[in-house]
Amino acid sequence: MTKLEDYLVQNGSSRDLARILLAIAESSLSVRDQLPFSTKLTSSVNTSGERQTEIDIFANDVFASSLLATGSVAEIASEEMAEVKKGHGRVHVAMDPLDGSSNISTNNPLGSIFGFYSSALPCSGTSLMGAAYVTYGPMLTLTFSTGGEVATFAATHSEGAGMDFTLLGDKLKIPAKPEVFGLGGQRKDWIGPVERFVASLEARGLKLRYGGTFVGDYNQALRYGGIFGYPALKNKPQGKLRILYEAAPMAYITKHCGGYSSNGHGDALLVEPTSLADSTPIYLGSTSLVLEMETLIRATDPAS
Ligand code: FDP
Repeated sequence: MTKLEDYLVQNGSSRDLARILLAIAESSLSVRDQLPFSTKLTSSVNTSGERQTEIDIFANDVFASSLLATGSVAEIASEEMAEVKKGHGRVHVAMDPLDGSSNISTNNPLGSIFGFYSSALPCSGTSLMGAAYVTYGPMLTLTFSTGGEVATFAATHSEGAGMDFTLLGDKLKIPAKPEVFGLGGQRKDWIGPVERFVASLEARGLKLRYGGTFVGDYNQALRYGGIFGYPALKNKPQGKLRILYEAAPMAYITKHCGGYSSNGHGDALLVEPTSLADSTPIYLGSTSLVLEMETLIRATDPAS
């Protein structure tokens, strides 16, 4: 069984990204262990104006300090921090340390998302040299690409006392034949083309899969083929998901497993944020389905 540290050498990941991914794997174990004990809301709010839970702050601090300790990080921007933290390395990291906070109290899947950029933040997804996400579900998994294939590792008990990350699947591909879809927000708020597109998916027999965590819902599209999106809303044309912390890293993973991601008008990796907190509509998954959605949106709003 291939371990994460061996895979990173075999697949030629840079030393910087290897160190960073090992730090993320190690820290995700601490976050998972702390989950039952730190679910309370605090009085502080994050950069999106949402109340932070104790575990949001814990996850942020654990990931930020272990990433800085690698010596490979130039800066870290986080959805949970007002200011970036500076390091002395080369990689610019943007992270959502705990994605899907509304799932904490219901014990449904949660995630952590990371983008590894070669340029100072904010910048578009074209500067990504890798991306990763952790899923805290029935299994604790780390899925990533450092420029080549997408692979998933699962935390497993090692022969000693500790935990290993063991290869669960490599060369991951999003199936071209779609089976599932999931879109955030409320149907009444979706822009017209999104509502019409979803109606056509239902007519084609695709199944709805929506649990309220980007990472968990994305895993459905990755495994079964289909589309996940947080669309442009009538009263929120830029949607909800953050470009740097969420949309671009997941678009990068999607590209490297043969899928496509769009903001409704073109490749989501080309979207240029002007601030750390900018959001974008995002649709990711099987290429033909996402392109179909994009075509419908563009036909309705050709000026954009
Ligand atoms: P949450 O607000 O619970 O943190 O990143 C934000 C996010 O979750 C995504 O994980 C999820 O896909 C989306 O928001 C859910 O939003 P809605 O409740 O509006 O559907």
